[in-house]
Amino acid sequence: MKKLVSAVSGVLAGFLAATVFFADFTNIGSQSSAEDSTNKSNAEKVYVPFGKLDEYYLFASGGHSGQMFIYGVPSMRHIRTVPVFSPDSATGYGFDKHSKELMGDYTWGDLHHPAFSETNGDYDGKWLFATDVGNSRAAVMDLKTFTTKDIINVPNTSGPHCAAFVTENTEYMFLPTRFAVPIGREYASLDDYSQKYRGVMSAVTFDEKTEKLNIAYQVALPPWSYDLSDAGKKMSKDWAVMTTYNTEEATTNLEINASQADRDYIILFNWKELEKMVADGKYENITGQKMIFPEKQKGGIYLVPVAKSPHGVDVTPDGTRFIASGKLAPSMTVFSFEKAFEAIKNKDFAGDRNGIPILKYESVMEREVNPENALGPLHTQFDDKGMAYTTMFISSEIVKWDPNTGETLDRVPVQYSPGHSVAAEGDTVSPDGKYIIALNKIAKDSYLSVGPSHPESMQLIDLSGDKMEVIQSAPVNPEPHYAQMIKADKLNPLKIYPKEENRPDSVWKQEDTRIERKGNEVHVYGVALRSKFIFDAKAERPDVIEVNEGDKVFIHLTNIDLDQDITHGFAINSYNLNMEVQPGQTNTLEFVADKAGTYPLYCTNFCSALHQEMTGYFLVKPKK
Ligand code: CUK
Ligand code: CUA
Repeated sequence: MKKLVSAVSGVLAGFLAATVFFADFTNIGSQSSAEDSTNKSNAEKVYVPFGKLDEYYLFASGGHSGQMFIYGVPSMRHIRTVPVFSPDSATGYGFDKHSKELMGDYTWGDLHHPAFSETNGDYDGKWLFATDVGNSRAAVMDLKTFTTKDIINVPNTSGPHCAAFVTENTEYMFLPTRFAVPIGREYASLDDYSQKYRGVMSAVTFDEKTEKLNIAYQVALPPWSYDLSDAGKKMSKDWAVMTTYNTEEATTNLEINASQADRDYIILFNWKELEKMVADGKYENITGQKMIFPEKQKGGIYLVPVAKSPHGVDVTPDGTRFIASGKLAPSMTVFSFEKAFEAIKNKDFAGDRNGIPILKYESVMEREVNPENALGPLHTQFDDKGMAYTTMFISSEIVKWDPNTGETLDRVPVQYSPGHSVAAEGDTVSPDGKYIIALNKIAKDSYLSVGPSHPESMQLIDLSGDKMEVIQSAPVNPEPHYAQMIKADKLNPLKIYPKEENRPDSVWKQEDTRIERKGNEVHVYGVALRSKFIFDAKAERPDVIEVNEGDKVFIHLTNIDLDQDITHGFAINSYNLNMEVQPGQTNTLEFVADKAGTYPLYCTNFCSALHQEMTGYFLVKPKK
């Protein structure tokens, strides 16, 4: 134990001085990347000729851009940006009625960990979930249309960073929080932190039919920070694990004060048991949510001591082990689910904290793995043979090692400071091997300079040979905290929005277009087609909308060009309004015409040779 403490404080010093480490690694890094770029066989490995498509989709989280970035692998070509938690004028997201309602009053988000929906522990290619640390929300994206379908605000929580990871059949995604606050967020002095503040975990479900997210229940955890989680698999499928830091319950200067204790905890919980508690009414109603208080309702939640301030925790593909990464301790700790279950059965506890039993470290730990000079382990991914790949933030590398023996198998330097990495189908019960991508926080010298701040970098690593090899590098906007990589043939995106869908505001024939007035509400049922807008086919000027100042205006627009990739835009000049209608899609703008005057309207998406002619007028008659 003594030895661990001194090793840990040595690393802490190194972590705090991480910038000094960069300086050393810069030189080594740029040499090797120069060599890679001239290596022809690597170029061939990532070259996807015109007419051929990439083998994988990569969905990289956009961090505080609030967006999701879609790439192809192995080319590492950026294909699309999908707005989730922030407005996007390219698609009109945050302007049209549906997305405006989803966004509510928020105009930014901090999207951390994307997670695909799963069936039997395998990505099923249907949905992608993500959370917003910035404004405490969760979202779901539809992989048929690559659009955000639902966003929920998660009450009683502050910053669901420790998410989202789904259970084997997408029964739940769990959202534990990074920040502790008093439940309901009412004012409470920080002197009362330990008594009044809580970290809250939310169990969120998704209904495929209604396409809605829902909070099933919440758990009032101790006022600690929850960093990352993972769901169990196979033998551990009813369980999930999450890391904690600041179990010191420090309320200031966390850099130092949250790193005092020698140990923090992995929280191990059985969601089937929590589900049963809720079914049995063992919860309290708190601000409309079913809240479980572990100090009152015993069972289902346990603490496993771990070397201080762990960052990631990852369940092995076979579901037998969970691996915590040290962050401040230079080691990966391998724990056994089987041992944990045994200890729980025998009530082999070493006291409790906040009423939650603590399992003995020695009873659950299988081995501590300390690759020589590898510093700052953060997150672990797996290949098809069950081998582990851990990112080393401080020593800027990925270390491949064997969870069965702890043996280091290979190491590859990356530029620089990787946070997560993502392996092909990496979070499933059967990863593909083949590729892993380092998601690097620092891209220094990797690309043409764009000023003092650079993009993040993603480095594609080939796993097919004996040695890991960096074969491609691509810039990415802030900030891929995590990504998911899925076989491209698992996705089946729509070619056009189906006409037969029951959408009350759609108009499919030009002669059915109309403008209806109800009091001071004006409803426009219009169509967009190459190369005109028709709002009312019977009118003298079918492409003009005229309203009175102060009217509430609804513009329902259907793109009746049922032709793949023929998207139209709809913007009202100087009215701060824009939306997109994809082929076969109906979209609505809802706004108050509060500015009188003459406003041209036009199509924003270049759709035909006569795209420039695709215009009209929005006329607002002034009040007398
Ligand atoms: S965190 Cu570990 S590096 Cu948000 Cu998953 Cu970023
Ligand atoms: Cu329609 Cu440009």
